[in-house]
Amino acid sequence: MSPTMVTPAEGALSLVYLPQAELPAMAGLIEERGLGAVGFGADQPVDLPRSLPRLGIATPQMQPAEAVVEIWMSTRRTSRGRTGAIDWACDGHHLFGTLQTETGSDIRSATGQTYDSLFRFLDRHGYPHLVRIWNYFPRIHREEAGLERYRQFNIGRQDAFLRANRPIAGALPAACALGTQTGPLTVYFIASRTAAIPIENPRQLSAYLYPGEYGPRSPSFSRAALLRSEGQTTVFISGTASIVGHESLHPGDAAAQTRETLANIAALVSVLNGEPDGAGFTLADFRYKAYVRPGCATEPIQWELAAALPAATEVLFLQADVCRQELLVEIEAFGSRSP
Ligand code: 3EB
Repeated sequence: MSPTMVTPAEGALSLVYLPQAELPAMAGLIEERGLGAVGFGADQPVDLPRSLPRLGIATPQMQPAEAVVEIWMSTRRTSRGRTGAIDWACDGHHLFGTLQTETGSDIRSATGQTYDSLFRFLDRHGYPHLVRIWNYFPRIHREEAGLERYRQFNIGRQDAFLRANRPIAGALPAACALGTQTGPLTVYFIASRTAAIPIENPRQLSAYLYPGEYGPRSPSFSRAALLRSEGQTTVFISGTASIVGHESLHPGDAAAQTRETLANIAALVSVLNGEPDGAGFTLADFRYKAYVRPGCATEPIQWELAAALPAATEVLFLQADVCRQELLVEIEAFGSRSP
């Protein structure tokens, strides 16, 4: 039987990037099986079913020229709702959700509140496993109470994991954390009824073990998360940068940082293929999103990616502040394979 003939009982996850202009033609399908939609600009994407969780994130799109919307789909009918400040949609196996919190001048409290409500919601809703979370907030390098906001964010996040009795090492979600031009703390996430396998990178110290020079509390994320369901293996690669061990390499050199990042991603892919029943992922099985620091040209990054990735690989370039000042680029990816 061809894989396209199989509708997995649990619902399979897919990701598409659609030009804004093509949304109306897809409205029926999205109405039935959509999980969520993300646009890149402060405004929410338009022309989407009203019940679908959706966000606009103030990370302007740099490439391709035509604005796209990131749409998460299931192979099954999805149900949707709003619980407190969380908009969500689920398919019986995966839950997609969005949540925004004003940060004012206290990102640490805003982060704590955000993760407290997120964890409470996930436990009550029966999707306890946080698999992947995207974190965005403005003024990421500004100091608040004598500490950079990204480092305050890490305190607020770790405290919430502790309050929820969740581990702060090992079984952590895949994640990214980027600075936006404006807006509230904006998170979106994918949770699951079953646990994902956390993957670490042999070239990098686990972020949850970073030493104190990067802040009083370590970042609570794993390098990748591998989620198996009946009909599908999905992989979420966290934001990945030019870090080896715990040190940033190639300051000021976007091309070299991109090559180092690709080496990190390649190392992760070989680790995940070494898992029991390794799914045989190649770099061609992923969709990539590259975050580029404002003022940094995309061309050298594009050239390095074109040299390393198969010709048809699509990469979405967004402008954002990567969480260490010397880092110019960070790349994340999503991939899925069916047996
Ligand atoms: C790094 O490897 C680069 O704080 O959630 C990447 C992915 C980074 C996630 C996070 C930070 C986060 O440390 C930065």
